[in-house]
Amino acid sequence: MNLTSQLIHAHLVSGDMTPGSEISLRIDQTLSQDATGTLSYLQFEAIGVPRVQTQLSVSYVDHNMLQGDFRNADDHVYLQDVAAKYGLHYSRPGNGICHQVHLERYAVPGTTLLGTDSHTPTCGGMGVLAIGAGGLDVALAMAGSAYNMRMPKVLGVELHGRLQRGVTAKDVIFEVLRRLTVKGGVGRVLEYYGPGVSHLDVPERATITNMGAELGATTSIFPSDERTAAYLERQQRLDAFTPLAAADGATYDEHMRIDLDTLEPLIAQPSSPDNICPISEVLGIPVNQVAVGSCTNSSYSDLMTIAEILKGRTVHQRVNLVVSPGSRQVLQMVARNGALADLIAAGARILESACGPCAGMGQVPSFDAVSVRSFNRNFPGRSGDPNNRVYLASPAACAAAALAGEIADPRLVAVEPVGLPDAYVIDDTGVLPPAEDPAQIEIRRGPNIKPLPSRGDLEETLAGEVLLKLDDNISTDHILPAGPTVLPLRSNVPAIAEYLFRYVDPTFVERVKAAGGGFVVGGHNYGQGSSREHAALCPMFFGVKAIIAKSFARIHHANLMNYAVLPLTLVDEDDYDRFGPKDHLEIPDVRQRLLDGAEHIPVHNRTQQCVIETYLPLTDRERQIVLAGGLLRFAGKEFTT
Ligand code: MIC
Ligand code: SF4
Repeated sequence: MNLTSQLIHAHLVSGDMTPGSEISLRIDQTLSQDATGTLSYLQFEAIGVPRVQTQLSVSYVDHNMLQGDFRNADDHVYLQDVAAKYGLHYSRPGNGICHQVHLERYAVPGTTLLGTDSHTPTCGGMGVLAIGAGGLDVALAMAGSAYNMRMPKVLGVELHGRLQRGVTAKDVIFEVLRRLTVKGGVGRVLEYYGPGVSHLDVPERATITNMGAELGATTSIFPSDERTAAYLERQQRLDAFTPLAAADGATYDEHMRIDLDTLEPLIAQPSSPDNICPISEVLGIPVNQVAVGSCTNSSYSDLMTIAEILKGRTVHQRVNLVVSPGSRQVLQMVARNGALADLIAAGARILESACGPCAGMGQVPSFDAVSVRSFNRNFPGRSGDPNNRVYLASPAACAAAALAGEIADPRLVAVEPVGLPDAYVIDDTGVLPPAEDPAQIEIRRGPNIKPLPSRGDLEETLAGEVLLKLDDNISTDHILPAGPTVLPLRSNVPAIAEYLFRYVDPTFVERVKAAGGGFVVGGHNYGQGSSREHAALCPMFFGVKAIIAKSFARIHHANLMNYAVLPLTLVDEDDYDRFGPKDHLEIPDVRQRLLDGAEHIPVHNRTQQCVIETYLPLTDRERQIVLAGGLLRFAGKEFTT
């Protein structure tokens, strides 16, 4: 077996491991972050289990760090109390980005990890089967339920050779994105193997598995080998090490080969992570902002790389350089060894250890500016302004751009690759353990934390008009943006729902309210990107009954199902053209059809007078979830009986 199949097999609760079949997996660890965590814990509380059932669950605060008023801080207080009471570890604001800290301090090779964030696969860099999911799925995993998903295909990525100076792990994942595109990973796990793997350290592997999320992949994984042991030893966690690899002669459903020594520095142009070209094709474009950080590239090695390049030099006067260390560990280390002073002297603006500008939380560039970022997503508007042009690049390429004031070849400034330090600074005081006496903990809930809305049972017939017709690759950032105005509303669904499709069509909310619901039509890969379940919950809140699309991204598809907003896939994608704005649609007898086990759901377009076939393949469990009006109502029955 390949490594992915070994880990799935070891955690299989039920199901058969044929690609596409439903499987249930035992979850060993969970993680959450504050922007998705409050909903997840409200759901966990609603389930009513007194203590998390996992081996380890960690609640991180890293996204909603701008405290313009009481609301984000209130969420943090709620999360701290919930963690103390229900047996979670709580990573305080300032301790770092969930994926970076989890890799450093908690990830254990060979385990399963489910996280309320799409970049949870980061820990796949250490041989963890790490999967991103909606908050409700994670709440159920914390309550002890298995996680249900479709058995993915395993795509073996065989690495040969080693990277040349100035070419980095970021360029490896860019190469994969160039070949596969943002929808090429859907239904797949990317498993890296081959002789080239041994030349990559854990933080480099984690950059690659992190950005596998941009392929839409279920997850990505590396073996656990001597490099993993070296990393864990330096984190004083060698006891967590187990060697893991694909068996000799293991097979893969699909295969790809990358020769690391032939790669050159690449860059993702605006406004999609798969809009990749060699940096050499865009040299000289003036740059206004450079941002280094995010869960993709904020490790100690990443920060040391830019510090060494910038040492003794000054950032170009056109450029604002902002740097967010991935964790308090990273920040303490660069502070102690002087690299922080080098960065400051070069003109960098140092931000706290958090997601920061990656989630649009501050540092919005000037109007029409070019920003080069070491991040993972450059969807329109994600920087906080739809007019910005955001390029994604390696930390070395960011440093080169910061010095030159324009996109520049990192090979001209590249330093010796920065490997692992002899030892990491170990200080876990930023993480609070669960309370010893949970009964004493009163959970404080700020006034902005509102109860979760729910819908009733699925109706007999669904009817309404087409409210919006969208193109391919609509991301959850399009559906429900992030940023400082919207993120404080993550615990208040009625309030955040006002931002639904705000930058796509500012009239949407007014129209959906007036119509009392309706339908949205999408192209391929609808709902790519983040795991935010608000992008499913808010349409449900306004009465949207179904999304009809050519295809869906995995996490968003699951989230829609969890809130009983039907994700209907067009049987014939050319039928997309048979929907016009405001067309009146009807899906008669949908309940009965689902009860009868039908997989095809005809949509009657009363305006165009035609019937369009859609596909909704459901397992028995999914059918019951949808009929019950969503997973929480379904699980409520499961946990109370
Ligand atoms: C993101 O990178 O888009 C986020 C913000 O981390 C999201 C989670 C969220 O929306 O809270 C993700 O990747 O899942
Ligand atoms: Fe945070 Fe950005 Fe990573 Fe999302 S992608 S978890 S916002 S650093």
